Amino acid sequence: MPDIAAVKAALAAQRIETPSWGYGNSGTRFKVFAQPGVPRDPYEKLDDAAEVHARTGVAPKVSLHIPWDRVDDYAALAAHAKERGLELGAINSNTFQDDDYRLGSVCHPDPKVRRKAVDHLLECVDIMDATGSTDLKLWFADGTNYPGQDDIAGRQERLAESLAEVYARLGDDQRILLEYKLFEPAFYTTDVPDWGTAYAHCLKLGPKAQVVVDTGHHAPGTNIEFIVALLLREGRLGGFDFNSRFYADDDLMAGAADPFQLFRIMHEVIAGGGLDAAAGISFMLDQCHNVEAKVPAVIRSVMNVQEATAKALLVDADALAAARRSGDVLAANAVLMDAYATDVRPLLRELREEQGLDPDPVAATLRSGRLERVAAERVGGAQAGWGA
Ligand code: AOS
Ligand code: ZN
Ligand code: ZN
Repeated sequence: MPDIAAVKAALAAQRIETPSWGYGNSGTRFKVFAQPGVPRDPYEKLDDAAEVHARTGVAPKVSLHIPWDRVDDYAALAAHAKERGLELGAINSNTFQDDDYRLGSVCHPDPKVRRKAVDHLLECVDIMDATGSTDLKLWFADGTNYPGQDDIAGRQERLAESLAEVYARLGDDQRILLEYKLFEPAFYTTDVPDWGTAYAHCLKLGPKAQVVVDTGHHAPGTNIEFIVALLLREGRLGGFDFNSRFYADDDLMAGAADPFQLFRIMHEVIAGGGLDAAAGISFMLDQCHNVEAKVPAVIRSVMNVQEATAKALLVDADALAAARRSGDVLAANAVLMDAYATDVRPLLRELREEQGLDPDPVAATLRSGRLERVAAERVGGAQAGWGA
């Protein structure tokens, strides 16, 4: 049986990175619902992230998005983070919101537009230098809507050239995390639609390019944990954008739609040694909170990732190996299901108490009156960027 002290130590050491855009107003293309007290600038987004970290103890890193989090002085922003016990995480680029990008960015047929897109990516690396961030997270909205619209292979060539220029600019401790997404906003072809395309580009680029798995970016029924196991084995799993989906890229709270899938993913991560900090896997959230209170929702999501991780850590590896060796399919499956069926909430409550935290982080933030206080202080909060 797994050693509970070791399970607790692994849970205490896990780091979950929260997204700056999860703290701002967001919505769908139909409506952005403004909430009272949302941050007015990137500094206040960090203040909200600090509350999540203070309550959970495992969320010290915050992903930024450029230009949504553009500031004059990134070193000052990093210092603000540090004062609050945080550090700045992945820098997310944006090559999808300008009119110039109607036909794509790094895959655009016009070299002038490609130049603009690559310059933005290089600017993101400059920002990483200033903030101390090590990860450049790239998601491209590039694709086409109609057969014949553009040359599919030609677009891959342009993508490869653009990525190579950015890769060459990376410092020794910096890496590219390349994200894939099945479709949207393009509906016929997407230039990085799946893990295989992302992996092929990363392989060509070199060891500082890895794939990031956004759990919302697959066709229904895709076995995401298989992708995770394969990329991990190849040393090309850079991290996750955790969120939940019911239909497409829904960006709902991680672990809300399919906690069993999250458990299966974490089981493969642990089996492949990916929970060790040395593996360099980033456990990021990529979500928006359109109708629910944002800080409590981020806390809930962090807790959901912790619960899936705890259950996966409770898998009896010896019993599983024995069942597999003897070809006992039912016993092997039962080992996994037993771990999944375990109520790990008491264990996590105990761990938090040992760390001097409130055992119930959501109740603690609600009880603190912080939501009401920031609502009174912050007037005219900013939109996250999505739905803008
Ligand atoms: C878009 O669908 C991707 O999930 C991106 O990872 C992400 O939402 C974006 O980079 C936010 O800045
Ligand atoms: Zn994502
Ligand atoms: Zn997405």
